Amino acid sequence: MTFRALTLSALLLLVCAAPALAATARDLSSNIRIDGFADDFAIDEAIFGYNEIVGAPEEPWDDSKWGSNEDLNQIYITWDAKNLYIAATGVIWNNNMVVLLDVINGRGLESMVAINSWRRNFQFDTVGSALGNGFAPDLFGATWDGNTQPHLIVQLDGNRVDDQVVGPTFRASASFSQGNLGRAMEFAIPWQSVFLASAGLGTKDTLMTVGGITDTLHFFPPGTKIRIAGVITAGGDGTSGPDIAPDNLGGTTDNSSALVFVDNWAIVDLDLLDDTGLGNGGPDGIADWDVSPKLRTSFRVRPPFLSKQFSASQITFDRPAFRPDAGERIRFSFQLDQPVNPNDPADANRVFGITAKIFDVRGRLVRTVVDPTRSALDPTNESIDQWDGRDDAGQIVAAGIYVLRLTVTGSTKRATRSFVVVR
Ligand SMILES: [Ca+2]
Ligand SMILES: [Ca+2]
Ligand SMILES: [Ca+2]
Ligand SMILES: [Ca+2]
Repeated sequence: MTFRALTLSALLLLVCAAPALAATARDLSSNIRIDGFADDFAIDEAIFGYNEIVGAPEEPWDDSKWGSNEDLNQIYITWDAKNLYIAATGVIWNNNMVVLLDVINGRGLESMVAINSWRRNFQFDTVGSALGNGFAPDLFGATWDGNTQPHLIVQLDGNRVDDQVVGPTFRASASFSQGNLGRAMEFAIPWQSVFLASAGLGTKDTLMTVGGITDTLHFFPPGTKIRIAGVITAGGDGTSGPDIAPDNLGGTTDNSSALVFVDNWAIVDLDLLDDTGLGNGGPDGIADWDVSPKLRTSFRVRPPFLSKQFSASQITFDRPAFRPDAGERIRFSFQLDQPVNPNDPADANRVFGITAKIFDVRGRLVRTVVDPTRSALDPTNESIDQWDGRDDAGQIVAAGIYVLRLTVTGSTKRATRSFVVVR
């Protein structure tokens, strides 16, 4: 054999071998070992690659507010006919790692703030989730430093979750150990569990023959996309954390008791192809075999980008005083403290929540109005940014000086300004 022929056959081998390592398949059970180490996942199964436009990795190992010992480095995803496989790598010295999955449109958690297990200070941008545009996680995998058996937490309804341990409904393993590098948590989640069998949903299972193999196949809503975000969090109830993957438009916090608003996520197209012949050439409700998960992955906003935590400033009123008895209202507006550019895709997707509180001159709270999501490009909302002079019980308040205080969700800065109620 000549040198040239050898090189050519070696090349051919490489070309043939590379996709086989990274592609989804009918059966990946011999490729993926759920052992807490993600070295069995290939580069084509990594959600985060290199952003050549920005010239930086999509998810760095050193972007955590608490440093590289509390950082989510990478999330891997692949699948076969039986399972969804997920791995997440990083370091969580004395802390927790959570990978959130939104699999069904129009249901899912609005936040983790009041759930009955794994209560954490993360809220999700669910706007548009019925149409598949928002992020309302239906389930999440979670572990803590030193734990070898991650949990799978499934939303049943509202704030009720089922905190599941390794068993028939899923397999998982984790190896995080203080500052050691190269550790991960890994999940093999049967499709029945991915699509929420424990919440009364699940897949439609059919014994059928495809490609000469007779097997039970698990059908989910055709064309499903999975939305994914991973977070690092402290261990206590009511805490949040310093790193999110993908990057968060509103950023994270170095204060573990502050609320973090999760407003960016990866989107993985599971089902574009007709694997079974039941999809008339299109999506058939089976996660596609022989495709690269990497090529199926996109982001709401591609990372990396600079996060912006907004705060409100410069409150103005349409009048210095008003008479609620005469049916008058006082209208207010404010500015965000950081400029936004409508041509920047990150800025165009930035949202913020605003809370308006009105206090009387003795500092008693009389009225609270919350608007959880508002576009940073259009920060005022005339129909909400006003007050009719009534307290939270609906009674017109006494005449006197009142103070409006505006707080943007996640910000520690407040804008205040006083005005007068006349009766
Ligand atoms: Ca492994
Ligand atoms: Ca990171
Ligand atoms: Ca990050
Ligand atoms: Ca398919």
